[in-house]
Order: sequence, then structure tokens, then C-alpha cells
Amino acid sequence: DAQDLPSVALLGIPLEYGAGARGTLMGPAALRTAGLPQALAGLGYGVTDHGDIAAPDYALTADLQPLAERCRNVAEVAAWTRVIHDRAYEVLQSDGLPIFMGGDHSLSMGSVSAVARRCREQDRDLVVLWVDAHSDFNTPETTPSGNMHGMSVAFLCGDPSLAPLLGGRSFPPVPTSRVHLFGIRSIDAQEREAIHAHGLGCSDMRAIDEFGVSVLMRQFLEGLDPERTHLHVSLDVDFLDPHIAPGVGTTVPGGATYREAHLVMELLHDSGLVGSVDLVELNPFLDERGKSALLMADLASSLLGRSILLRREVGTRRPSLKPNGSN
Ligand code: EXY
Ligand code: MN
Ligand code: MN
Ligand code: MN
Repeated sequence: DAQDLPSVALLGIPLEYGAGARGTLMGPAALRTAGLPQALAGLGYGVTDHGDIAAPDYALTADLQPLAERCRNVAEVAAWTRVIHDRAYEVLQSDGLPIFMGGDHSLSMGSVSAVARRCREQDRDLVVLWVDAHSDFNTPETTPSGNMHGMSVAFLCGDPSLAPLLGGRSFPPVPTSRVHLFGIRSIDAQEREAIHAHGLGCSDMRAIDEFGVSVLMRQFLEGLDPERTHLHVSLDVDFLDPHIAPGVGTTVPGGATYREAHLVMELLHDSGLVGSVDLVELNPFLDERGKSALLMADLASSLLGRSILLRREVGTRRPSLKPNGSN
């Protein structure tokens, strides 16, 4: 029922300093051109577009100095993280379900830390679903590239070496037991060890090949407390196979198909638990006639109710998430 739908708040985050390739700063504009605001309005949501965050001034201050050698563009990323956190926190206080439109994946250090802070105030359990080819669990010590978009999960789980990025703001670190990585197929050796040591949930591509996205997603969702959970979905374009989504700087072969990706979004929608969303790593400079932007906009539509392009809901009966079919 359209009247029961929450409002949706769009926030553009034209950030590219965390990535190895330039161009993700055009991501928010491409998502708008692809029709994301209109698609969500078409589903019955009230949509407010809060525009793009303006590029902040930055400086390599003393607190960041220890990071400078191992983290590329650390002064820029730190300044962005702080302004993203502050702006996201404002939007979370005032508006409905936020969609953070990136921008490279380092933006999640700002967006998800603000969500964590808001969840603490509202006495909700934040659970983060990281839908990505990569685990983004490197630290300044382990990073092979220095690219900070590969460190976001480590930051959000409270890695102390990355804490200076927020410049004195505090947020409750996300417990590693409440992070689930989905679609992973490119992971560095030390990252793998750290993920096992810290006990993050992980549905990698091997598991997806064996069991399918539906079984794994249902298992994940069944483990969540429906009364307490705020589910944040962080969707990286490179989760998708490069053939359907070439517009990303970190393509990895063997990604999710069109149908798998939509099914993941549909199952998440059916759960009713999604409270906030990142759409990240879209690089329009590398895209082909907007196809990755269109797909990301359509996946966001699926996540919030129905694909605009696919219309695959028409005439289908969805199986219940609950064994007795009560939902
Ligand atoms: N693990 C690699 C690194 O840390 O450099 C690749 C990270 C790519 C991160 C992309 C956004 O997901
Ligand atoms: Mn990522
Ligand atoms: Mn990635
Ligand atoms: Mn659908």
C-alpha cells in the first residue's frame, strides 16, 4: 500500500579519492540520469533528493600523518568521511530510508558509521550486508594497493589504525558477527586470514555456485531478529558480472548474473528489514551507454519493491520466507 511506504532520501556523494581509478565522482549524476528518483517515485515512495555533498577542504593534519605512507589520498578521504558522516547523520534524523549514491566504496566509512550511531540512539541492531566482489577488509598495514575503498569494512568494524579518519566523531563499531559479505571472489591473502580470525559472515562465489543465492540469502535473513534489526545494504557495482556491469574500475570475472542480482534484491525487499542503502563504485567514464547505471538504478528499484525494467513480479507467486507461509 503506497500510503504505508516510508519516504526515501537520496544523497549524492561524488567521491573518487578512495578508488584506484578516476571517474566515480560522476556516479550520482549517472544514477539520476538513469532515472532512479523517478523509478522510486513510480513505486509510490515520496522521494527527496538532497543533492550532492560538496567537496570539502582537506589537509594532511598531524592525526593523519601516520596513515599517509600506506593510504593513498588519506587527507582527502578523511575530509570526505567526516562530511559524509555529518550529512548522513542529519538525513537519518530528518528523513526516511536513505540511499547513499556514490562515489567509491570508501564513502561507506562515513555513511555506515552514521547509521551505526543512529541505530545506537534508536536501540536497534545494525546488520551490514556487503554485496561486493571484494571483502574490503584491508587495513593500512595489509593493503596491497593503498586504495582506501579496500579498507571500509575494517574501519566500520573498529580497526584502531583507521579511527583518525573520523576526526574525533565516535560511532559504535559494527560487531564482526553482524557483517555479512556476499558475492566475494577477490580477496587478498591477509584479508582472508583476518576475516576468518574475526568471524565475519561470508557467502562467497563458491558457495553461491553450490547453493544458489536464494538458499544463502534466506539463511542469512533467517538469522536476523525482525524486531531489532536495521539492515544496511552496501551494493558495489563489481558484485555484478562485468558483462552486465562494465562501468566499474575493479571488475572481477565470474560475477552475479542479472537474474541472481535481482533475486537477491527481491529477497531483501521481502524481508522488510532494509533500512539504508549504499550504491557504490559506479564509474560512468568506464560504462557502456549507461548500462551499468541503468542496472544499478533498477536493482535499487527491486530492493525497494519492484524492478521498473523487468516487471518480473507480474503473475508470479512468491514463496514465503517463513516455513508456515504466514507472511
Ligand atoms: N583488495 C584490493 C585492495 O585492497 O586494493 C582491491 C580492493 C577493491 C575494492 C573495491 C571496491 O570494492
Ligand atoms: Mn567494495
Ligand atoms: Mn568491489
Ligand atoms: Mn521484483
